[in-house]
Amino acid sequence: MYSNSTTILANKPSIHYMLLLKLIINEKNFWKTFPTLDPRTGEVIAHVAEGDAEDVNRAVSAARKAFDEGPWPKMTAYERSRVLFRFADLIEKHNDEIAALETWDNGKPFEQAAKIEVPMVVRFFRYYAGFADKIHGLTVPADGEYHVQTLHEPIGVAGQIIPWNFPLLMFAWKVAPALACGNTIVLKTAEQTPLSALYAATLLQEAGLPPGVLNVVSGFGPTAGASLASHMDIDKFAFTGSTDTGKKILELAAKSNLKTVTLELGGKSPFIVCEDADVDKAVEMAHFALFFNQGQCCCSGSRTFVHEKVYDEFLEKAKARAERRLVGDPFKGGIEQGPQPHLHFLRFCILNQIDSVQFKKILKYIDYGVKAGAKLETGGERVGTKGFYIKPTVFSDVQDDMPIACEEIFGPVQTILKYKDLNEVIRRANNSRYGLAAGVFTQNIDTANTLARALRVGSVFINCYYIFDAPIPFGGYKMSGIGREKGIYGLSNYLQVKAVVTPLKNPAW
Ligand code: TXE
Repeated sequence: MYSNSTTILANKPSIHYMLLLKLIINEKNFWKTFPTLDPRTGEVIAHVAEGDAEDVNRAVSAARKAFDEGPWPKMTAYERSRVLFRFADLIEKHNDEIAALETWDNGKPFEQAAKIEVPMVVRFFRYYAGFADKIHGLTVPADGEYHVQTLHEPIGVAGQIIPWNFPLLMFAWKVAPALACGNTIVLKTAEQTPLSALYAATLLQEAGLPPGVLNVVSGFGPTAGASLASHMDIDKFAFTGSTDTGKKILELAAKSNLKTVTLELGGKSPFIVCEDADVDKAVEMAHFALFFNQGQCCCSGSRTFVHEKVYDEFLEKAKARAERRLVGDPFKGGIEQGPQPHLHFLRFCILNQIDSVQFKKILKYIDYGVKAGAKLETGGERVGTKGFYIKPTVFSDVQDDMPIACEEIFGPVQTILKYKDLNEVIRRANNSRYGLAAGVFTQNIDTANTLARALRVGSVFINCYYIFDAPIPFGGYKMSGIGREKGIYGLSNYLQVKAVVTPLKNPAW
């Protein structure tokens, strides 16, 4: 279906205009649709099957049957691992087509998708494929004459909801550990970016995944998403998205069957440039930490704290770097920033208008920044009139209580704040409802160690940012989430621990 070259995918979306992409539920097809759009132009790429509560029921039944009757959870772990390794090989083989789908649907630079994200997905599946046959319990030394062992069993049917900023990578973070542990899955993609997960699901079938084990439902949050979160037959739920929706998921889980929930939510992560930092390197890293992926990363370094001694030099260079950032068609080589993704409001709006919630949200925050008295150093507006591009924007003189310093903008807007000493910056960095990540830029090991321990966040990047290898755990403190994904920690989300107790001798009743 996607065997065309990247160029064709990029330049001739009309070829695919009438393409109807299926929900993949137990390998059967369902046909109610919604359009997914190219954020470069607002044109329709494809009509995608729209799942609703009834489809979610069907998907959950298929996953339940596949879990209860097998063969997936009952297969040898080695066989499961081989399916996942074969899938990783297939993703690697189709690297550029998948990257093109990501770029087309989401707007991210093709080079980023092809050279960083899809290879990370491959690595991720291989990492968890290797775990499948190394999951086992313990022998527990109990008091008395008992042999006590723990069994680590799959939880059952996992419900998963992913966002639009890294569609295939989020698919990998959710699906790989769940499958390695022997669970079955119903996954809902984001309505803005349904394409790559559907394609990946067909490759998983090709790799030998049995029917019903992975069911992908494309659809909207309040309908398909809420039905999944409140379903009585889902055993475990994993969500990545906004904090507000995360709260709703938790509530739906509590009101239905108390399914266990892990949440990976929003952030407002501090990036701290210390007085001894190499300013040129700090500027480049802070720029990367904020602007990567159009500024749409849950852990983007979106509060840039700069020590007063280096503040002026940093600001001048940060502004110049933002002005040099190459914004344009994400399929062109060398482009650093594409358009922000968006959604077709045909379903909700009689005017059939194309709108972009995310694009408008970013422009609204820029306006808030100006009105609150921050200094707009550069950017602050859209690029041209076609597509959803925003100029790389830098604000200085930002104060902690301004909306641009407290709330998640999720766009290419850098907010620079000045500080005087370490205790002050620790207090201010921690003064947030979020606690996802932090960046620290210093040449002093004592400062690095002090900050790493004092910051109340799930990840601290020292003199680097966005190091996301599969073995590194990820998750948030405070309202940035519950639980950890990735690495060995991510396995426990998909396992139940059962204690089995046997007397060493036959009891004399
Ligand atoms: O998020 P939502 P949106 C943040 C970011 C962004 C804001 C809004 O600040 O600007 O959230 O983005 C599904 N029941 N992040 O509106 O609503 C939805 O269909 C069940 C940070 O896209 O959280 C999609 O699949 N599901 C974030 C997913 O939730 C529901 C990444 C995410 O959508 C639902 C994305 C409901 N009632 C946005 N409502 C990160 N942590 O990386 C929506 N969904």
